[in-house]
Amino acid sequence: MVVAKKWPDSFPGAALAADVDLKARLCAEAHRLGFLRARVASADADLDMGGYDAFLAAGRHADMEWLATGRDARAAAGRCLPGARSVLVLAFDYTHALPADPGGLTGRVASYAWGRDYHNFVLKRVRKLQSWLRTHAPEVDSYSSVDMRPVYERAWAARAGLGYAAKNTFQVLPGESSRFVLATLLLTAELAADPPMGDHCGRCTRCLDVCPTGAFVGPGELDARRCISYLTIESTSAVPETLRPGLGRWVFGCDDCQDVCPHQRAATHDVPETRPRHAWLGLFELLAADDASLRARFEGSPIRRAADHRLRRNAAYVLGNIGDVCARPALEAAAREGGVVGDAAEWAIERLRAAGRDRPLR
Ligand code: B12
Ligand code: SF4
Ligand code: SF4
Repeated sequence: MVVAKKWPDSFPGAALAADVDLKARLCAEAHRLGFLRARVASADADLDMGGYDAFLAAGRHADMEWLATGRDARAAAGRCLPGARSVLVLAFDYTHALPADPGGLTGRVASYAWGRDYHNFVLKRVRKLQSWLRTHAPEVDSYSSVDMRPVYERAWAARAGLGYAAKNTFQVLPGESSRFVLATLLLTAELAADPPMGDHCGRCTRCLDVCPTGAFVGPGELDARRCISYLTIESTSAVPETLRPGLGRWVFGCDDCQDVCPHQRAATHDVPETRPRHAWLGLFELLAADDASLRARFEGSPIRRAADHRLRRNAAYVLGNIGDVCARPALEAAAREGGVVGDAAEWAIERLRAAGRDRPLR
């Protein structure tokens, strides 16, 4: 005969077990603050850095040396927060429909940068979560990051099963989205960990096939040196000539490998900070602007990061790709200033010439 075992409501080990109640209350507070999803990873074991080390060894981080110097800090949560036991991983949705193409001589901006700078408005919400913690669990220390500290956000998200590590390298919520930014809160409390999620790409290869500059070395492996996002935002140098046509109309970042992904749905929220302000940019205005006016125009936007010769360089490449003869006088003026912008303008003029579009149409 089997005797049903009776467990007491509380038992001696209860205080040491993962704090399920704190986790539930913390996640509820995160949702109240507008986060789309919250999941927990255990910080007890270091992250598997095999893929990361291979990325660095192959030089795929381009000149983003901070990815190499911050490598050890990223591997272990305890490097940033001594005594870290858990990582709360948060997703903030920025999905919006692409505003209508104004046509003409305009360039496209990646969707994460249409609204306000997420480093600010998402961090503000994470800080509110920290202040909630100080009130409700003052014994717990925390350390926050929204893409600005040496925290390997996507690897923690994968361990926490927030989404799955997809072939386009994004954390993807199956059937929902990859258009969310990640935030992390390292915690000294032990919270119950969530299980990782299985693969949802299957045999699909759309993202790998669509990349206009061939930046994917393989599924889930990206060479930043060929990625339009790196080339138009991070890199301060000239874009290698063979990759310039691949920019198409992308003047800041790129969304091609997300746009083709079947795991996208329409927007389900309307957070004021994510509302589109800068989805398309007039290329003449960019090319003719100086650094100070560009900085002022894009204050508070992620575009501010490249609000200097980078945006003007990108505008010249895109004008070359559009191939409209009307751009010639503006490109000639830019070519005279030399440097990276001048070089980009000369290339664009040459594109017009090669296409037989260097004379006004009659
Ligand atoms: C450096 C960086 C970049 C670089 C390099 C990008 C890259 N893919 O590595 C550049 C400048 C190119 C870049 C571009 C963009 N980025 Co970025 N970037 C980062 C940053 C700071 C570090 C990423 C990193 O460590 N890369 C190194 C490599 C080794 O890591 P990884 O690709 O994550 O590797 C994992 C997977 O690929 C997977 N994997 C490895 N092998 C395989 C094999 C298979 C089969 C599979 C399925 C998976 C898999 O395992 C690895 C470990 O989990 C993070 C923020 C952070 N602090 O972590 C943001 C971050 C990754 N970027 C982000 C965004 C939004 C972008 C852009 C969309 C912006 C844009 N539209 O222009 C683009 C997208 C380009 C792209 N396809 O990734 C978001 C992504 C959110 C999400 N849902 O995943 C992050 C998390 C920032 C944030 N806090 O929200 N970025
Ligand atoms: S963001 Fe654009 S360039 Fe970069 S990997 Fe994706 S499709 Fe390629
Ligand atoms: S496009 Fe296809 S292969 Fe690429 S991430 Fe989406 S489901 Fe995976």
